[in-house]
Amino acid sequence: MSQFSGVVRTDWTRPEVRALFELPFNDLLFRAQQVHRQHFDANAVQVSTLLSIKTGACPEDCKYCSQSGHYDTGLDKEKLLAIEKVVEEARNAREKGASRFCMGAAWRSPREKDMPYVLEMVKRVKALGLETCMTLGMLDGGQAQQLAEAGLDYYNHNLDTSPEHYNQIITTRSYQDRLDTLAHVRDAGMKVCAGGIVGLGESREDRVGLLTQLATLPAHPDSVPINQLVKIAGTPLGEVDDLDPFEFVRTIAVARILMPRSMVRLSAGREQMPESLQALCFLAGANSIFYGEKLLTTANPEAEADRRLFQRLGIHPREEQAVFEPTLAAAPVNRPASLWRDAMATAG
Ligand code: SAM
Ligand code: DTB
Ligand code: SF4
Repeated sequence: MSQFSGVVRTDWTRPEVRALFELPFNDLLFRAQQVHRQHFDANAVQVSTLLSIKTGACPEDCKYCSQSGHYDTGLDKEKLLAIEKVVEEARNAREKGASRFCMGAAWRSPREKDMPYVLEMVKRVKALGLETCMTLGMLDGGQAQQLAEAGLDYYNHNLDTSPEHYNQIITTRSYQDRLDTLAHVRDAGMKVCAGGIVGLGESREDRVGLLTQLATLPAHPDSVPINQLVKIAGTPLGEVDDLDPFEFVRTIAVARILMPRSMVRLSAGREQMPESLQALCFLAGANSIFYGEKLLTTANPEAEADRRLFQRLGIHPREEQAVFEPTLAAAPVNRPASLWRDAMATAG
């Protein structure tokens, strides 16, 4: 069986992954596109919106992060948002066309007293007809179970880099801690969103290691966010050298080939990328983005700019589910994709 056939394998080896990275760029993109088309509509891109529900003062020391309490990044800290505020933001995101709402908290892990609030957020956002995703740091088995029972669809928990590079980026937890949380999320039956960051000053071998780890988990993550480092002044990685942009595209392409059925998200870093580079990422098999002007603490492209980009590329938002407001049972709410089409029809 050809390694490019699109068959789902969880036994990838580092030499195989390295060999993919070493292909001529055009061959790599062609193969990624072939795999992509076996499993997806190559012109459909899923759109998620992010909200930081608790910002800053994080006890972890992730060297890339604006929210770590270990560095002075000038960030305004915020306590856990009120449930009503989160629901209002989710409704806005839905009205602008997002199909998934991702809530992130700057926690090492949620405290027991936080759980009732986050569980209620899941239920209320889900009731808007949105898919729900959370990223709250490490979970134990019981917390994962509670989130699953509340109806959380996805849990995001990134491996970020290779196992051997990890302790140069984060020292307050281990790679095994991350793998343990991912196992709890899987065991609780939630969909797994796990990916990493590119541009941390890592070597290509670290990118090989990260993708090999993700592609040899017991099951591939349903969603694989590939973030380009957003450099944050005041963090140890605030002035790291830029990575060759083609290496970022290669990382997307290799992720697509290794995990043919997963959604590969062109995640943080789009604001700093030219649109031509984003288009190459879609060609390499990225089929999901964060949509809306803000990621967690940093800027994302304007929604209108993304609508225009989709229009220029002939891309349409992937429709995942009908959107109904249960409290208005008989009245269907506009489907996000139709909103995009309306906007795209008038976009210049
Ligand atoms: N505190 C939780 C955790 O780390 O698991 C959840 C929030 S954390 C901000 C979510 C992810 O955002 C991180 O795992 C990392 O991959 C990504 N991220 C954070 N800061 C970033 C930056 N400056 N550039 C790119 N990605 C970043
Ligand atoms: C992911 O992989 N990227 C998102 C989401 N999961 C939570 C976060 C990106 C954060 C970028 C930096 C910031 O805005 O603070
Ligand atoms: Fe905290 Fe998450 Fe930022 Fe690390 S990435 S400092 S755990 S918010």
